[in-house]
Amino acid sequence: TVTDDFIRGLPKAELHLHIEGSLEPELMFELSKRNGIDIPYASVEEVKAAYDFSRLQDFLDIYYAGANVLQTRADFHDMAMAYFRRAAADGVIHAELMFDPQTHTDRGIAFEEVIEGLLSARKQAEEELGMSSLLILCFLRHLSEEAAFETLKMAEPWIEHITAVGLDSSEVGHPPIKFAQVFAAAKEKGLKITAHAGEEGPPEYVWQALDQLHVDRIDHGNRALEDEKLTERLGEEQMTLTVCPLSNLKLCVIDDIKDHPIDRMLEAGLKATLNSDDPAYFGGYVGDNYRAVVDARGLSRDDVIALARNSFTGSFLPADKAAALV
Ligand code: ES4
Ligand code: ZN
Repeated sequence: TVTDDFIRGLPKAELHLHIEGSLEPELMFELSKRNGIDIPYASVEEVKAAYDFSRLQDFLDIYYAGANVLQTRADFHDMAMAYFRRAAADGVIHAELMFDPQTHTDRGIAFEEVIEGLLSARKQAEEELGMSSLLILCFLRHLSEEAAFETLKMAEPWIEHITAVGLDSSEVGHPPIKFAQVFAAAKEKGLKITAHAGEEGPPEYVWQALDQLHVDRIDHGNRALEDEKLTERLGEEQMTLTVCPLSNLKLCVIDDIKDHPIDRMLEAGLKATLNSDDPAYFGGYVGDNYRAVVDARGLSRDDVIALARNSFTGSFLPADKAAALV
């Protein structure tokens, strides 16, 4: 049996977490007051009632609107510290945070405010919680590759504090190949590469992430299972998949948590990890995601241990540091 204490007590890394998606309704209200930014909800309950999605785009519309309350570096700091504390309580000892600069710079917030807030929170988390972390700058795929290049340029003064680049937002209609050049430029700078692929998009987008973007990880990857050759390839390469069960449920990637493919991924020899994606919107942090698939799919203790081990070996930490945490 896999108890809550066992899940919590197992040291783990979180590899797929959008920091803007950790903004809880309570903090959203607090920041809305602090900054004098109106939000279209009267209460925390009303916000939570709005979190009822049929697809990725339903969620993204609400997620980008929620991010409007974020104005100053203190706001980004407070949001990230709330995440670090909550994740630490779940036994997360290392976290890789994705952030979406364009969501903020496009509404007039300086890149500096965003990143300095996140960097000060990282430092505080290390000091107070003993938690290590790193940053993944994501490009919004519904915008142009040119806009992604501008974002990469904006990040240049802080490039030593950024470990990787990612690709997120509306997947269908925005294939990885649209961003081949900017990812090549990022790789030139020594950045690691990840991309959301095969969440709503077809297996072809996962092939493109591998062959056109030369990714080090795939975020989600669920639909790769529809393609036998692709599944084989991911297994051979031991490509890390950052899987997010409660996200899959809330965004109707699966109809029922009982249908979640996590155990089929492990059985197929895929290197899967468990993550929370946007915990404030999807009903749980990383521990809740472990709990959900353990219950729904009957995962064993050994499965849970394998998933936690994958979270370290699949991290963007230097191999010696990752090995020390396993
Ligand atoms: C996201 Cl779940 C998901 N998929 C794509 N883009 C995103 N941004 C934040 N969460
Ligand atoms: Zn995601």
